[in-house]
Amino acid sequence: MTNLPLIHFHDFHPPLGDFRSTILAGLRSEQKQIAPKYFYDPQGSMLFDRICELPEYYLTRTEIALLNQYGDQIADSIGPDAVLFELGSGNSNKIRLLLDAIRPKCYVPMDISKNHLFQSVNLLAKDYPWLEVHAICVDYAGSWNLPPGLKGRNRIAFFPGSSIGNLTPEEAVGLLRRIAQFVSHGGGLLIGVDLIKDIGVLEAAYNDQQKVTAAFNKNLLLRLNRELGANFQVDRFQHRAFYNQGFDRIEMHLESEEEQVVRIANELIHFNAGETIHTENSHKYSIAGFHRLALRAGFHPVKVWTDPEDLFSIHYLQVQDER
Ligand code: AVI
Repeated sequence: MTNLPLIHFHDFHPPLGDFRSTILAGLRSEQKQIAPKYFYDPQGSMLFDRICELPEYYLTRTEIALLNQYGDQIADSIGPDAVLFELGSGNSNKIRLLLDAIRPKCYVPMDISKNHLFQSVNLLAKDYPWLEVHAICVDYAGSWNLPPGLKGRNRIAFFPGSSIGNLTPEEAVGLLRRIAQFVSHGGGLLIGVDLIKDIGVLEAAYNDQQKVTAAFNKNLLLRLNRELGANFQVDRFQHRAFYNQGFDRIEMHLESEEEQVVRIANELIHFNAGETIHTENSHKYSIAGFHRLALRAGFHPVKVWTDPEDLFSIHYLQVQDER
């Protein structure tokens, strides 16, 4: 742990062995798959930042507009002196919109991408010298414990960007339950959730004209080449993203253009022509559907903010106080 004035870094990054064995297990299964958390190496994180600026990717700008418009109401709901956790903090840009209004006691960004986290936190600390920051490099979807010394009373989790949609509903309930446990009674969750909408709008958001999303998806294969010595020929795979109405989700895949064999960490993986690696789900919810999920996890809906076109929602949920 390195201490700088008011910034504390805690590194719980999983070891490389976990990465190799998880990737190989996913590629050996009948429907080949790679978990979306592996998108976010330094290159992938940069590509994701570019996705957030794309004209088709309405999620980020709509959520930012809501945070700007309703920042004061959000701060009122959260209350003063919060210990504010952010799951998947990335470049920490969204929290900047709330910090002056919320004035938390302490900010705890959590992200799996170490370099991205360190850079963003250093920039943030320069702009908010009054803020105590505990940055944690961790896979928040795995099992984790809070570092000691963060036992503030008013614990609030911030989980923007509809990253909850990258989990299946069952996994989402599991994660929400864990968040409810660590914010504990009286604690809250401010969470961004993408809404079910016109399929054309959804599919365009994941098939942008500049092909940044395709590059983001294919970067997974380049990452396996870089880090596991794999020999993927990336131009022999196609980016596929489509809405699966039965599951209310966008699915992303990498489709093999032809029959081929790829070597990964000394193992040979066979691909049929047209066979895919399933790389991401991005579930979409109705307001009522998301409330049902939150209630199953022990959260009670307090407030929800949406834009005039009902593209995106921000929910404030609370774990009911023990009386
Ligand atoms: C991070 N997550 C919410 C994004 C999404 O929309 O599911 C990841 C992404 N995948 C493709 N474009 C953006």
